[in-house]
Amino acid sequence: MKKQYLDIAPEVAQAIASNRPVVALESTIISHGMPYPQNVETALQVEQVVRDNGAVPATIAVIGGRLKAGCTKEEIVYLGQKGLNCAKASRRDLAVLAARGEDGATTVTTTMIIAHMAGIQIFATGGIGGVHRGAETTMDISADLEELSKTPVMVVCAGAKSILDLGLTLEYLETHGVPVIGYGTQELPAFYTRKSGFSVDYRMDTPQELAAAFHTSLELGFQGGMLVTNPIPEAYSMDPAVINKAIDQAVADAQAKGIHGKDITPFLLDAVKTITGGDSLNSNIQLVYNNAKVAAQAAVALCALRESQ
Ligand code: PSU
Ligand code: MN
Repeated sequence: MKKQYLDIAPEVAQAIASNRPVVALESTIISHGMPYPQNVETALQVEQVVRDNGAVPATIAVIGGRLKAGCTKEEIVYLGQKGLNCAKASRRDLAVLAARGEDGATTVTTTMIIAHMAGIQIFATGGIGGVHRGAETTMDISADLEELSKTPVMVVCAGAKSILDLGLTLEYLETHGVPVIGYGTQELPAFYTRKSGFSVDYRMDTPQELAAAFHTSLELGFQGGMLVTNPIPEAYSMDPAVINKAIDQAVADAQAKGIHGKDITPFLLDAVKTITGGDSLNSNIQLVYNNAKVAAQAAVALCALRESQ
């Protein structure tokens, strides 16, 4: 890939050049995942959590057609205020936005693509896209899953929301060769809750284990990434009965309104937040911090492992 479209923030470039840890962060979570001003506060605080755990944050976005690996505070505020007026940029959108000089908020997919272009290997977010409920007729499968199979970035998330079909999401990842790791658990976390009833492929308990597995994947020449699922801290996890009812209602609303395509995930996130009276937003914010911490620790461990070889 040609790098003339890419702007790497100076602090990020220096860290990469000297084998110091960097963690990528996405921007759709800012523009489409949370309301203003909590989105901006969270985006800035999550960068601080990465720093507090020894790594350099690189918030990723497309601004004026430039692929940004590392946004300034002003750019984060800009994206947060632009909100839903910012294009949600998946793989299919990136070239058009860059050619037209437009803005785009990066999803897990495009954050992985730009992180990889910049040489960043670890990425923290809240939740990933997956196979939607009813995908057997709608064919709605997030591009995030495909990207995990072909771009070598470790993604730390809190599992997947049950707006998705979690069983089919795991099947898809298995078919495409993406290992799903539970951090401190053998059970796939379901974003707002620590349990889903589904098992992950491997349990790992330390940042060193995560780093070793990913390092080996890179050394084997694998093109794909790894998915680390980190359960929401107990104190912030939600009552499964409450959240599942809200999700079922949101899915029914979306169906009734005929929402589809790239609009469905933002619609469902917003509907869940409204139905739970904002409780889900606080949980969402806290799990992102928790993922940023684990990603930063894994990035530190990965750099240490490379240093020792
Ligand atoms: N799930 C969440 N929060 C999010 C997203 C998903 O809990 O913010 C965003 C991420 O950017 C993810 C994208 O990559 O939605 C997936 O969108 P789609 O389902 O259209 O692929
Ligand atoms: Mn989709």
